[in-house]
Amino acid sequence: MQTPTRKRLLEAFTAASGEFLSGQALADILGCSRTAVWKHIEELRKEGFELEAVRKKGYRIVSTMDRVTENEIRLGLNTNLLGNMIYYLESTDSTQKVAHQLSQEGCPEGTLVIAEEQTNGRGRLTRQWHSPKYTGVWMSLVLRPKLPPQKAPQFTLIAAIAVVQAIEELISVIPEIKWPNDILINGKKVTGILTELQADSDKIHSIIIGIGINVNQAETDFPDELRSIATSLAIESGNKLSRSTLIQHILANLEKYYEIYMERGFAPLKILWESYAISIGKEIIARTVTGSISGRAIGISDEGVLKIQDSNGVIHDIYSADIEVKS
Ligand code: BT5
Repeated sequence: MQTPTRKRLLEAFTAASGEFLSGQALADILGCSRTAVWKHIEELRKEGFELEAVRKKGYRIVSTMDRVTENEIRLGLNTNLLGNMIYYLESTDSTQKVAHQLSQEGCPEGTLVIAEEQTNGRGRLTRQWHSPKYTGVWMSLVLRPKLPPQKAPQFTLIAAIAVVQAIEELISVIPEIKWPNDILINGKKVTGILTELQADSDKIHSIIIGIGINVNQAETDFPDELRSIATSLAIESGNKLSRSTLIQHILANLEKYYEIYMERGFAPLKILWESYAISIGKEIIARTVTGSISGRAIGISDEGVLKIQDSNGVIHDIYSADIEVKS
């Protein structure tokens, strides 16, 4: 985690949007001497930022490395809550595990855990999430909404909207959501979301939203068993993408939708979610831990539960499943 001064320095450069900031202006903003400003600038340079210094004009950041360090994410981040604390890890087993631990220790709402690589990334149930170094976004966010635990599945859906829109804001592809937690492009999985809870029977203590996005992998970077079902944003768009920029967009979108949700509930977001969903109106098979149900996906409830109508007209509520779209 950074010092408050470093955080303010990056916020000042973010607000300057690529314009120069004079040494004196920075000293005033940070409440320190110009020599201290210079030391901070040198620290950023050591970390790999390219900073231009021009006499009488001051400093500006001209380029960054393609890393997802706290500084990289902070530079360009326009949120009040999400990412207020950022824990960056070069390598970890699972950002979910770290976020659970931080949450138990009382970390503030909005804490983000981000890693360049996960050695034991988790999917739902006991599945693995392939998370190679420097190519994807592997992150977990801690939220603390004052809600009953039954509301938690909605957060997977809200996170999916935030990710889909962030992707659309940055590249020209059409991402689609497959209920409940997959984002696909051209039928292949580009993102998985894992929402976990720390809660009593009637109250959420924290929701940990894990988001895994394949960003810059080439096809050959995927193991054989994933190659036919997984894709990355780079494969789909033909260009590499800045992961920290993508994270900034996701956090800004999610913060916006989280606010809407807490003020007005899930209904306005449900309509948005359905507009991105591939399964709605289609014949599907839902495979749950207790068996399979086939039928037409007719929508989701206000709680985010999937509704399937079978051939006898009976409507089934599906709380968790893997979905196969037949037509
Ligand atoms: C998910 O589970 O899709 C949730 C994935 C959440 C990953 C994030 S990364 C940050 C945070 N920290 C963690 O440890 N986890 C979260 P599920 O729907 O169960 O899908 C898992 C299945 O997706 C696997 O069984 C594979 O078939 C497939 N898969 C694994 N890695 C993949 C990848 N990188 N891209 C696409 N598909 C993958």
